[in-house]
Amino acid sequence: MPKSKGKYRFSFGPWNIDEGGDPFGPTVRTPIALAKKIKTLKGLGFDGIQFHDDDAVPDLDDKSHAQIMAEAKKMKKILDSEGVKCEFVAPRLWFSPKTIDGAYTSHDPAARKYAIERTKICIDINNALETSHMVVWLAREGTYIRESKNPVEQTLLIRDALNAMLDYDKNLKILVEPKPNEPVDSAIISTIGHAIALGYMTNHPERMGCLVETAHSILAGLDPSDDMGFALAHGKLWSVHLNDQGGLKFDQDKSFGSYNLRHAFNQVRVLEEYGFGRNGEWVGMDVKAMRTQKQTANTKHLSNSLERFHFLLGKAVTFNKKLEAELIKARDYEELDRYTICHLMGMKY
Ligand code: XUL
Ligand code: MN
Repeated sequence: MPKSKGKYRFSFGPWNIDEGGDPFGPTVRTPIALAKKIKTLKGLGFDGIQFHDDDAVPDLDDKSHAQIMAEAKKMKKILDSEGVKCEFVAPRLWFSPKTIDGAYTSHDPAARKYAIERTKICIDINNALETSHMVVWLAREGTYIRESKNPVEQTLLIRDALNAMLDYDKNLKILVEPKPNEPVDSAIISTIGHAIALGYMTNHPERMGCLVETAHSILAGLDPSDDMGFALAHGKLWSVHLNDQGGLKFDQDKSFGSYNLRHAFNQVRVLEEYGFGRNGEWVGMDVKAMRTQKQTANTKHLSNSLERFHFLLGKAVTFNKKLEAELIKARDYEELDRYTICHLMGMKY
């Protein structure tokens, strides 16, 4: 098999081994301690962990800065002892009663101040865990009804917040993870185009990148591999959250390739064609186990996602490029479609 151009290492977050609760019913699996999740990670084929700030340091709003830093350093030791790297720390700005009406874009100046202060703590945790990458998912920066916020002001408030973060730490790199809806009805930074444009509005576009998540692209009605390609063309695809999504529903975070194998193939293919990971980018699996899954099989979604990634990588590197070029030249896309399907399904061609 031809050698792959990409350099892949994989990560997930503690929220990706969950208890199966949903808005309509309680949890169905018992919680797994974070230490155990970290221990499990390598055995599942992963090398890195992603954190929200309060995954790394629980209840941080009630702790002093010194206490937060001491706990973050302790977490670094735990990761080191397991040989696990931290990919990023993301501020969890959607949980506090202070951010009900948004964080950086709240109408309440006290809420906006809280959001910035909390993000600075998140940056400090990033540094303690020796990562310079902070992911920002702008969960509550949007509206439930259009009239409640001014979209121009919202955009500028987010830009100002990003500038404050970039000024706070000169080595910080920010990856904006867009999502069009959920929890809000309409997010202001809804697609990868918005995320990249936002970066260019800041004082340090060179430290602004983005993260494409499969499900979020699908929720925006877009093709995730095209979103990845658009970000790659800008040199801004600094991480991905692979998963799957059955159309315009709630954010499902299904196992990678679970719904649409061809979509999944094209995501792996575009990453592979552009040597993803060569600059240290990680492949994150932001996947969730089905609620029906029993306690004893609560990590299959992670290993299954990884297995499919590797299988589809094999399909990407063995895709007949010469034939592809010939069929494109002949504008015989029906035949290219047939070849692609035959290749993916292992049919004789
Ligand atoms: C939300 C989502 C988050 C981010 C990190 O849909 O994907 O878990 O990945 O905050
Ligand atoms: Mn995600």
